Amino acid sequence: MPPSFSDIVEEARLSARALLDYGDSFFNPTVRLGVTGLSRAGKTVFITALIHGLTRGGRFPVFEPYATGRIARARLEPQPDDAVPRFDYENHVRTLIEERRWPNSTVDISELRLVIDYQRQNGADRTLTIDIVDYPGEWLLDLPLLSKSYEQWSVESLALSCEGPRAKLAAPWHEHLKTLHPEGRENEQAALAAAKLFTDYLRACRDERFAMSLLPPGRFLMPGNLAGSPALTFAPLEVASDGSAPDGSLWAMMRRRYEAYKDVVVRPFFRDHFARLDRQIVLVDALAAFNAGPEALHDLEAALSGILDCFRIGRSTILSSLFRPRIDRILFAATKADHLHRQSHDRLEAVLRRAVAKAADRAEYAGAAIDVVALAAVRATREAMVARGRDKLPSILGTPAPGESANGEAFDGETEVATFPGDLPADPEELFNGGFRGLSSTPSETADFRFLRFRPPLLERAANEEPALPHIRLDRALQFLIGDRLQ
Ligand SMILES: Nc1nc2c(ncn2[C@@H]2O[C@H](COP(=O)(O)OP(=O)(O)OP(=O)(O)O)[C@@H](O)[C@H]2O)c(=O)[nH]1
Ligand SMILES: [Mg+2]
Repeated sequence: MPPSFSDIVEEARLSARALLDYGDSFFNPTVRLGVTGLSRAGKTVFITALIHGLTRGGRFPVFEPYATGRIARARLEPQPDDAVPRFDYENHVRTLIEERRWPNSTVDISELRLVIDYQRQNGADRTLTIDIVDYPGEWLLDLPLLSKSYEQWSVESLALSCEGPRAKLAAPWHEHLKTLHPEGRENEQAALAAAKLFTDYLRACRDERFAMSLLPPGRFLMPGNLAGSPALTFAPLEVASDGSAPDGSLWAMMRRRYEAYKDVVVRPFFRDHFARLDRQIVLVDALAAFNAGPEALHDLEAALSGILDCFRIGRSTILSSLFRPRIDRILFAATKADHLHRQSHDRLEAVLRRAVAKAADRAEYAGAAIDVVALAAVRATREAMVARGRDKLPSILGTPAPGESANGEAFDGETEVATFPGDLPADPEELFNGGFRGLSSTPSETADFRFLRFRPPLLERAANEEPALPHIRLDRALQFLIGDRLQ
């Protein structure tokens, strides 16, 4: 298919932007680091801990330029992109450290500029600017829509909604769908009702723990200032994937709005944010998926291959890649590893590595370097061997948030409790084929850690010294993401 006029305009905009960025980074070496993950994956906590550690003397033995003392100083500078909200670092740090609460959920993109003064390995003094961009993974999963027609998207979304546990959640929407005639006259009320039921279904999938991913259009669940606009008022119809819509029909109306969604939401995100990233970390709450069972794990795997697909789309944009190579390193990180005992951290990494490898095969991905890590950006627990009868079990200690847990235990928010989190299987395959029955199944008298939300740690304040936030493997993530740019 020859490129359409709007494709050409889009390419011109992309390359103009790339040229601007190129000019900037020529005089002022810059890395744009994307931080993404589905809702609640741990993006805000990760960025806050990373900046706090670099600017306030964190402990990062595996982050080579830092550990060897070549980093003289790291500081925040004004956020450079006028149209993007600033990442609210100061507030998040206050919440985490002073109030010992986790920061509130964030729904929009945000950005922050960190500047590092360092000494090269050859002794020369240099400065590296890191622009950190926090954006919802749901937006990323929208990118494949760019190469899909309304009809293809309808067929795929409908097929997916009939699979496994999703079918039940989609039932009310399916009922309504039966009453619609795609080729009948366009009808605003029908479109409104369909969009509402379809959105309810997407929301139910997200809220049910077993179906946590793969839900474009992402903005249906986080509409922001577009709530109620036509670009968000459409839904799949039962149409043939190669069919064409009669003029004036409901089908044509839905299709027009689907295209509007791509124009108003997806393309600007691609152009203004995604296409400008150099490095990417994808945070994954893998523990939640393990606990929800193999269904959720396969869902997660499919989401990972969807994500890898997005990076492939990113790289195949011809003109913009003339000026600099785009994302050349991608790190997949399983977050909240502090819910497991040290013995299981390598196993957690192994499972994620397995899921990413499968996804990479499926996405036929070649290009950027990919790595995998299990981390806790902020470690909320300590480890201890706790006697249980005649055994000593490797346990974790932490302070559960005040309130009542799902199984009825009351917590005051001050007292530490010990739990035995259970081990992950040594063979990752067990998780994929359903042989694994969830963590923390033994011993029965312990609180089920899945429902425990530990408070952020209490920091010991030595005289005149900034307290450092404890973490697990955050330094390894840093080494992979930016270590090579600080040589
Ligand atoms: N124990 C522990 N819990 C964490 C850690 N990181 C995140 N969490 C938990 O996960 C929740 C979500 O973390 P956020 O950083 O807000 O996640 P997010 O991806 O920014 O979420 P949204 O803004 O809702 O998209 C927090 O409220 C914590 O309960 C961690 O390193 N350790
Ligand atoms: Mg957030």
